[in-house]
Amino acid sequence: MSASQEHETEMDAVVLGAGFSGMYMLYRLRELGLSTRVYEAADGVGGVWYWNRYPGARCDSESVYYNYTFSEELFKEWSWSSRYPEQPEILQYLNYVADKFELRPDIQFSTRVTSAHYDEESNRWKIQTDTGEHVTAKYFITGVGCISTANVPNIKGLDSFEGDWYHTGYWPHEKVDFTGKRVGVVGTGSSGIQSIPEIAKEAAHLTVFQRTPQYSVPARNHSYTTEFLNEVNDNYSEIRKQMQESMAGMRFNFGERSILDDTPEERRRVLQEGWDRGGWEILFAYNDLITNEEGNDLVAEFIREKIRETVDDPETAEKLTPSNYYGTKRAIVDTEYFETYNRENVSLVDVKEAPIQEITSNGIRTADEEYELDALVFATGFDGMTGSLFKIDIRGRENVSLKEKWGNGAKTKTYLGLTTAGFPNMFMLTGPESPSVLGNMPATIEQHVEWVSDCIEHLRNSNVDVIEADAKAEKEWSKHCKELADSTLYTKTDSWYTGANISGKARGFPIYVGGYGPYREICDEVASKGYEGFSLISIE
Ligand code: NA7
Repeated sequence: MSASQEHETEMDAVVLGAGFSGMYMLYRLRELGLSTRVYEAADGVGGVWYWNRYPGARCDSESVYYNYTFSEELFKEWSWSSRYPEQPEILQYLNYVADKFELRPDIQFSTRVTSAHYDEESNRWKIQTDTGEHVTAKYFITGVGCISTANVPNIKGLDSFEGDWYHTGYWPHEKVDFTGKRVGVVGTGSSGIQSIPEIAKEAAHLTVFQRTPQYSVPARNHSYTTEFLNEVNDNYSEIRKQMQESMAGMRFNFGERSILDDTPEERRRVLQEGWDRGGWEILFAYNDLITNEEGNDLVAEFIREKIRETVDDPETAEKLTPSNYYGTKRAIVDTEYFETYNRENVSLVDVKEAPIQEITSNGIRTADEEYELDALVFATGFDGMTGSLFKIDIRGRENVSLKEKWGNGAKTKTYLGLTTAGFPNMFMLTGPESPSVLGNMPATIEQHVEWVSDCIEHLRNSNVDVIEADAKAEKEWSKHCKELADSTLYTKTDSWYTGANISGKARGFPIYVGGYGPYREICDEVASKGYEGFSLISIE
């Protein structure tokens, strides 16, 4: 026995990540009486809400649904200030949850799991951390998030830049003061679109480097009234049920008709009302925006008109106007994003037209000119869906790694997005091929956590030692996911959903697009049929 093995700690379960998913998983496993340890790389809870502290960071699912619903007491005792609260308030909520349920003693902070190997002989996962710890666990559960591995583009010369640079997903804890500075922001996804208006208010000059223009609709954020919050609390059970049955884990659903069924006047009225109410209203107004090219373009054109109306300078407006589908890249809601380009201290550079060639000591040089900058912000997104799983050396039976099995992301193969054949007793919360990022994350997380903990309870009550997805069930699930995705416009769009944002990453579409409510029913049916599609093995 080696020295390291001598110090192996034995747990029933190891969970990765102390965000929404890891925290609730811990809560449920403890309720079952399992010894559980959560490993978290940060020094606090919160997951993406711990790291994404950039100016203007806020959620874009409405706060009263963007929270846990499993505890009625918790749901009712927490009051959100507004429809889309800022990051500090969400982090405060998650800290409140950690305190309320006394989760911290079972979370090991500032520790990153580097590898997890399934040992066939002992039927245990052997897990190692970057602090040199060795732990074994019967159940290995990942709650690493779908968009938590930052993508800093590999641009020549970054090391030579003499100013400070930041990535929105790893923002410093102390306030970054841009007052009087010439700031460059690279990227115009959700993080860029949320931070640009805030940085513009402070900077002497802000230059936005845009590769692809994005559709965005106004958030229309507003404070919540006591009456509204009371109404939400009074309808707790009904709201939880509505969320569970809905397509995206929200209180509302897609409209019931096709956009093509409406007359042009009716359509304009619906879209204008959606625009005025803000948030996801337009995206959910009809039932076929993501599948119907002609209908999608009608909405896209409506938003394009709004951009042209809002932005004073026609040339800038044109650069900001997208030509691709609406909603097939992650849809964005904003606060005064397009208006920001009417400020005198803001300019826009189209880096598709004049690509970034290098970062110099003074700033960014494109094919056209050099832009002098004192600070640089990369709002360049994440290696989504698989990036955080691939950072860990996860190996199943016969020492096969997850990355190898999944062909570097192009060939994700899962059963229900929760498990993958050859990796026994491993569960992925909001894993590839589950609805995850196409729904309201806390809702999709609750469903996964509850399914996994019910499953583990069943295994223990039935004296089952191993659960493993059957290759056939996995093949059918992945095929089903692919067929559904291919029937939409999602797969016809370059986005972080498909992996197109990461150079060299193999393309796929690892998300179940059939909707959260229907997905929940499928998972429940699998369980009710004695975990159909899984092998359940008892070891004498
Ligand atoms: P996103 O949505 O992936 O946006 C990243 C942006 O950065 C996007 O505009 C990219 O352009 C741009 N980008 C990426 N790499 C480069 C390079 N090398 N040069 C120029 N521009 C680049 O990430 P976010 O952080 O905004 O949002 C991620 C999710 O967090 C969001 O969807 C919500 O779910 C919350 P592209 O469009 O790829 O041409």
